[in-house]
Amino acid sequence: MGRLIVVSNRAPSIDGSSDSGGLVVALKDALSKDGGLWIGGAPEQHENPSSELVLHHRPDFDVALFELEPELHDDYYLGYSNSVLWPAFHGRVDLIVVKPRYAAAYRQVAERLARQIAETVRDDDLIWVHDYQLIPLAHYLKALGVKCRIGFFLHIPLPDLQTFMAIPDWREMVKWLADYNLIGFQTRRDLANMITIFRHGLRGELRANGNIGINGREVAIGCFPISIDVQGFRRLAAEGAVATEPPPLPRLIGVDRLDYSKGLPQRLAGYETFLSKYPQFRSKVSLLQIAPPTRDDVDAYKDIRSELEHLSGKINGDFGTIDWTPVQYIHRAMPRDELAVLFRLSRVGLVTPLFDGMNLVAKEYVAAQDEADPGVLILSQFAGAAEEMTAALIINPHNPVGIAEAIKKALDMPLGERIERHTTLYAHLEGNDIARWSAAFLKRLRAPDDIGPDNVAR
Ligand code: GDG
Repeated sequence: MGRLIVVSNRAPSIDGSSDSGGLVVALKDALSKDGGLWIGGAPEQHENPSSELVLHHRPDFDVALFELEPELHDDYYLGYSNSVLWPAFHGRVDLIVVKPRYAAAYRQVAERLARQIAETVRDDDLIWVHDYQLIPLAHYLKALGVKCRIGFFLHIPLPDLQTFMAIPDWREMVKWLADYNLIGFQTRRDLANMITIFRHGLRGELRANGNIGINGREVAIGCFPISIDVQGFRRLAAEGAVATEPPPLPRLIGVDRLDYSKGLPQRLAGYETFLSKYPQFRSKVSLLQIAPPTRDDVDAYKDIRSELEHLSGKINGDFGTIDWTPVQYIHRAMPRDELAVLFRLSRVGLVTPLFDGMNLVAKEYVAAQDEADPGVLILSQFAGAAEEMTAALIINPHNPVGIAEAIKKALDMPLGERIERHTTLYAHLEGNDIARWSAAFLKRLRAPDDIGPDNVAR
């Protein structure tokens, strides 16, 4: 069998120092088997980038970095990826910034990367491309005569057809997607949108086996909900909690990259409504919001930052007392082990995105709980995780009253019901961890094109 080649916008560290959690853990085993290779963007940009992949050997697998000039990188990453595709795919077409040089950079990066990959790839290798930054890659690889099977996984949501058509190059985007052998999505919602988009954009036909027929060939599509290292995260939380004092008041916790898709202002509005409507809880709970910065060179991210600072300041000003601060807002990243403990010691986990591919925080919060005295997850109906985690308290993030009622219900919930909900959520997670996710995707990618999902054991 050939090698597994993973391709993503950001490469894992070359010394393994930042492997904890996430994709690296998921793919390590598969990569270390047959001389695997991870190709990803270098952490730094270069005025004179190498024209070849820069290879590093780790004990478990090889990492090959592709280097970009700072300007090209900004137009491709901050520009097209995060000022066109990210807002469009999250239903925020009002935030799209269209500049011809962004679209040109997006293609140029994919084309250049394809040339560098084509130098090393063999026909029996398997290529797994990750996420919206690299959608055109299969197209350029195939144009260069690369014959191996190429799969793509979309980590973010795929919007409905009308929203998708707001992307200026949407027709091209559909063609690029159709060049993959397998496209994986987080949810059935995204899968249904893909079918509609293929029908409309390329006259694709849904086959009985669940694949899409396009111009005489089949593109396999499937739903592969991503997960976490459930037991690893549980252990991290349980071990860390032993030496940690529980908070003085029952705590609500939110942890999100500071992104407009995560529904942070809506969360604070819900908390404010809760404090107004149920004054008996004032001075009796606190909300800890951790929101590390990302992409802060993009204007929309500066706006959400000041909005959040304003809202948390307002709640503290309106409700706070000398002895009580209703909202603690931290705009910095925390170490992963500390996060795990914070989750475990929080009575309520608040996950309220307006639109989210999956949302791993929802899964981490559940995995971190003490099963004898678990906290309650409040989860947006628009997070991909809501398709699986139906035993959470599901809310509409646009309705502050609904959030307020859910917070009240969570805080009042008797131990028996908390345990029941947690047991259901945890059992599902345990059976569907990140190792299972990657194994299912790779198994399907290795299967011949005309085998449908019903024939592939998950
Ligand atoms: C994309 C999709 C999809 C957050 N703050 C800190 C920190 N985090 C960690 C969380 C979690 C991860 O970052 C965030 O993952 P999410 O899934 O919540 O969201 P995105 O970053 O938007 O990820 C998403 C995901 O891809 C996977 O497919 O689920 O829908 O948008 O693990 O814990 N980690 C540390 N410090 C922090 O302050 N260490």
